[in-house]
Amino acid sequence: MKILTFTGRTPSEALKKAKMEIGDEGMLIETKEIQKKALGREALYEIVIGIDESMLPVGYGKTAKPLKTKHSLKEESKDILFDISNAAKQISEISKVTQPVDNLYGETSAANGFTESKELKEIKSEINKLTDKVKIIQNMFWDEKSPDLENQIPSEFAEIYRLASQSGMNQEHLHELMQVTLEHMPLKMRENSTTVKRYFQTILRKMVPIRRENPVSVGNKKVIMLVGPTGVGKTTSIAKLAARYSYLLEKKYKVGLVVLDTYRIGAVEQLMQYARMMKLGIETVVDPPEFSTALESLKYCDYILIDTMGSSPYDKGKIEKIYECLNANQTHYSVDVVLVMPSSIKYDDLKITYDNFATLGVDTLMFTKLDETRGFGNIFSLAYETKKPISYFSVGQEVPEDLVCANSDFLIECLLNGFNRSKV
Ligand SMILES: Nc1nc2c(ncn2[C@@H]2O[C@H](COP(=O)(O)OP(=O)(O)OP(=O)(O)O)[C@@H](O)[C@H]2O)c(=O)[nH]1
Ligand SMILES: [Mg+2]
Repeated sequence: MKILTFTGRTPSEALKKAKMEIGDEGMLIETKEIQKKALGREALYEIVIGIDESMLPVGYGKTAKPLKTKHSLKEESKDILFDISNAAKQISEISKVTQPVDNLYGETSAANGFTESKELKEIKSEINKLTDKVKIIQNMFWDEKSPDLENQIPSEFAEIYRLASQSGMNQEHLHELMQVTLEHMPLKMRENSTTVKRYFQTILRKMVPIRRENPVSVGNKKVIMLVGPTGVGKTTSIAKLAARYSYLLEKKYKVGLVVLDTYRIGAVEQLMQYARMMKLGIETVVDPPEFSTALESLKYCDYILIDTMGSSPYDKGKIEKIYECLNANQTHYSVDVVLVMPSSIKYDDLKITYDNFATLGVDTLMFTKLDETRGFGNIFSLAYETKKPISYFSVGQEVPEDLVCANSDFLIECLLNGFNRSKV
């Protein structure tokens, strides 16, 4: 856009000059009285007109004086992409420019014979271009590695996109989630990032499989075996569960413990101590055939909790031994296998661990050490990928209190806002 000035003894004289020189296509931006009328001296007015260069008569350029202090808006917008604050300033400058037009002498520029709609359209399109550029810059900050999404995700989604991708969630799941959210979110909810976050939270909650704790009914029995890598918190979790069922719930259940020590490494001692403290029966299994005997001898219990020694996911031998025990089960009790994993390892490692223990017929997942991690997207992704429900979370070393029955609200709250002990 070219900015031109014209002078006259009255504003309409200046306007007439402008029309004669550049036609009707200009936009009246400003009118100034540059000299007051005095004795023997005419008043002098200056009007400022903006016009698209393509609308200027051919060869025009000698009579009207370009306004040097103002830059062409097109020129300024060229470099704006790399400077958000400048872009924001530019947007407000453009919107200011349009204001005096309608108020000049109490009449609109259209009434002055100028076609304002075309110019307004141009300004609007300038504003839109700049706004888009600001959005592109925001997108670039979200994730440089997601060019596909960059073009699709509106800026109100920036916060949840950042939170979810920083949470350690698997990239494919993240993209899938974004697609689902974009497709299904009602337009009304897109208005701001708070409603977007609330909607996203609801979708996440619906996507994570959870096994709610269902206390054992009269005459029935639950046999739960904890398996998993070394040092993840299996024995500590067995102690927490034993305490929960035997004296923390409203109904007090009879609890018995079994420990598999098939490698004869003395894994029994730690659990023995808990059993003594809580006065619980405990059985040790060294050879697979002893498994059934151990279960039978605890048949008076409502809950039988089985601790296993930790095995590296790559140690097929140890996992095989556990499998042999499960296979040697001659009783009519079915064993619920819970795979215990720390929340502090990344999704790919959780997946490898899961795949290696899957031969045992994993029923539910338990995640420990939630107090030691920041991202929870890895947990979400594993449950989502394997479709195995989460049964428990362990949130610290303290027995029995640092145990949380799985619920999706808690996990998604951790994922989007971080772990907060006060919300346990
Ligand atoms: N911070 C934190 N520490 C935990 C949690 N659960 C267990 N621990 C600690 O992790 C360590 C190992 O716990 P164990 O219960 O012995 O782990 P394990 O899986 O039985 O280990 P192995 O039998 O050797 O395979 C102990 O120091 C526990 O106190 C938890 O949720 N948070
Ligand atoms: Mg142990």
